[in-house]
Amino acid sequence: MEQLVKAAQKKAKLEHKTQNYNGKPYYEAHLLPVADLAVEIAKAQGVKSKEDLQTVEICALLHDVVEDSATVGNAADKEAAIQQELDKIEKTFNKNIREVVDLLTYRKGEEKSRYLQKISKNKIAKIVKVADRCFNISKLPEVNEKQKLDKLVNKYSNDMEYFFEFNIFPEIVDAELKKALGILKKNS
Ligand SMILES: [Mn+2]
Repeated sequence: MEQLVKAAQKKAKLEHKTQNYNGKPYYEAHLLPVADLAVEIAKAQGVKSKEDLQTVEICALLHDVVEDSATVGNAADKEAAIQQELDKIEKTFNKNIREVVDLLTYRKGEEKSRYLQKISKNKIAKIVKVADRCFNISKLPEVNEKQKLDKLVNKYSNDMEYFFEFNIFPEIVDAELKKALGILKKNS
C-alpha cells in the first residue's frame, strides 16, 4: 500500500505538471492539501485502519487525474478515453480506487445533482469530494479576478442544495462556505 501511495504521488505530479492552481503548481497547491484534508476528515469520520486511510489519500491525489487528462481533453470519444484512463488506474492500483476516481470524474454536461448523488453512495468518494470542495472554498478569498470569483461563489452556493439533499457532510461544507463569504464581505 505504501508503494501505491508513492505511485499515486508520482502519477498526480506527472499528469498535472503543466497545470496551475491560483498561479501555483497544481500538485503542491491543490492535490497535496486536498489529500491531507481528506485524511483528516476520514479520521474524524471514524476511518481507522492504515490501509483505508491510504486508500483515501490515493483517491484524493488522483481525484482530478482523469477529468483533467490531456488524452481525455483531446479525444473525440470522451467517455471511451475516460474508460481507458480508468483501466490504467485499475491496473496500477485496484478496482476500488478505480471506482472512486470514476465517481469523482465529472463528465461535461452531466447534471450536477446526478453527479453528486452517485458520489454520495460511496464513503471514500464522499470524503474526497468534501475535502476538494472545502479546500476550494477556503481559497476563494485568494481569487482576485472578480468574474471568476463571482462564478465560483455562485457555483458553490448553488451546489449546497445537493450536499444537503444527498447528505454529503453538508455541515462541514456549509461552515466553510460561510467562513469564506464572511472574509470576502469583510475585504470588499
Ligand atoms: Mn480538485
